[in-house]
Amino acid sequence: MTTTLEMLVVGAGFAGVYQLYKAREAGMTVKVLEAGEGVGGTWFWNRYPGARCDVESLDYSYSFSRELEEEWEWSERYAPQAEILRYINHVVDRFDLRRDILVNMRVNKAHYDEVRSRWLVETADGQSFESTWLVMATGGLSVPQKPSLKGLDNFQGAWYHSARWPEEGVDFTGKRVVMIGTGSSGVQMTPEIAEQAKQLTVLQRTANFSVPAHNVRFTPEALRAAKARYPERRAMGREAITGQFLNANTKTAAEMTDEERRAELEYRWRGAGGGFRMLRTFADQMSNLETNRLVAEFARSKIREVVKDPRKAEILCPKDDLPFGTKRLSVDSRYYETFNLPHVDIVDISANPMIEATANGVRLQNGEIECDAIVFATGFDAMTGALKSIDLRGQNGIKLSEKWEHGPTSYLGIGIAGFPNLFVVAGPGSPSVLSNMVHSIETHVDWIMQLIKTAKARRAIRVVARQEAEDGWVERCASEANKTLYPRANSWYMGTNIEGKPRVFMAFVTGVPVYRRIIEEVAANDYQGFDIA
Ligand code: N01
Repeated sequence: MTTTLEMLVVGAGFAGVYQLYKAREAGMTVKVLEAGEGVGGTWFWNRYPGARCDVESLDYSYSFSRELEEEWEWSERYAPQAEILRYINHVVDRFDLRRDILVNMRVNKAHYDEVRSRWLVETADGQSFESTWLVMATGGLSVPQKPSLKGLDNFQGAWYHSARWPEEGVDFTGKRVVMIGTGSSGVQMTPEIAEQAKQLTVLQRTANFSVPAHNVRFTPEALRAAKARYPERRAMGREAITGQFLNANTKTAAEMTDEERRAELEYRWRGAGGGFRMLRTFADQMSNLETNRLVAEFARSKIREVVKDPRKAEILCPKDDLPFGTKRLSVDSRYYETFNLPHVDIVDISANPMIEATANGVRLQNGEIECDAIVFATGFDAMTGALKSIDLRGQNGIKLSEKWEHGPTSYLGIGIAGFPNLFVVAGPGSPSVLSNMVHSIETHVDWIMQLIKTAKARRAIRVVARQEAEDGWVERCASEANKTLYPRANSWYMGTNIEGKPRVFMAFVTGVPVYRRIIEEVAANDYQGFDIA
């Protein structure tokens, strides 16, 4: 039996949940299909120790309901995973959304039927649906990179991946642990695992920058004061490059004296600043290598100040060929400090490569590290992984995985030429992962709903991006990225963390306010670049 709906949404993370809310509000019949057992997307899957948001929770939360903002009480500046998961479940129940969310439903096929102008969607367990509109809310970091360590099957201990952590948690007390990967997941896990483990050895392939979060618990007074200024806070976020207010410095480094630069750097590293504020130290930090070096050198000096063992400090210092912030910055609590503990070590596997897992541990070129558990914090097939893993076919049977063979292409990061009535929320070609995701999700969903309402008012049955509009947008995204330092790094933003993936900068880099004005203008110009028929 096929269930017929006006809209199908794939994924019940922040994007899918809001899309459902808005579609319901517009009176549409709609269902969300979610692969996991529960809602929450990335916050459902990433339960590893220390998982928390790197965007402040007062910003990383829905803004569509003033009542919701008022009633929800964040406990900390950066909420831990479990609290964010509680929040999204609260939203789902508060707005009575659960009845339209079908869990344990992995979509593995979506084909466009041109004759009937409908999407035919199938799940892994063979259930079928059809809908006029298909919204992909599949998330940017939802397909974990499979561990590629040779011999893993021979390993007698247990192994884990950060993004598939057992729900009941893992007790590392008295265990010898090897952790592979030093991105945000590895950085967040390090202090937590070190607290329990007898021995923790972190295997690092590339040193990246991490900055102190300065996370704090909210006092009731602080939270009340912050909430009183919520509308102003949101408005400031909307006008900030990343969709969250980071008190960006508008001056370039050259416009400041040495003393002023030092003060700016210190402010951002210390308690009053913290986190991604470090990305906004100078106006030209992400486009001028010389300026970027000032920040990178400052961050390296801080690592050397904190980490007492010079051998460990040198391994942890990112190399000069990695500009600060071009590989996603980690935001940590006690990361570097943890390496001062005698039972925590860091090994540079670019100099001493991993060879294989053995029965008792991990063998590197220069010897074996015995351990009871291996933790993979090796990241994701980011931004395109989830969409390409579905057998997604548009007009003339064109396959998305083939169309995107050389990198993702889209118009505005929302529509894809050849794929009518399909929209992507916060995917490649939009500010997405470079921004406060919840803000970008709300912007996209609101915009998509407006487009659908326009189409429905005209009794149109098909909305599709024009190829030339898509080509222009792809070119614009690339040319804006090339004005920055981002393409210099090997990073998941560039797809280089996955073997064989095309090397393309996948996000729209110029920022949230510019992007929003572009899409508003497109809408005002009768959705220029889309065919609505
Ligand atoms: O993954 P990553 P992540 N052998 O790709 C290494 C978000 N997030 O899960 O740099 C050896 O960043 C790899 O080395 P290299 C956030 O956007 C947010 O940590 O490729 N090592 C790297 O060190 C983040 O950026 C939070 O040389 C291998 C690491 O594994 C994104 O998710 C928390 C390897 C992977 O780092 C991804 O973060 C967590 C191999 N074969 C995540 N393959 C918040 O704070 C990979 N590596 C909200």
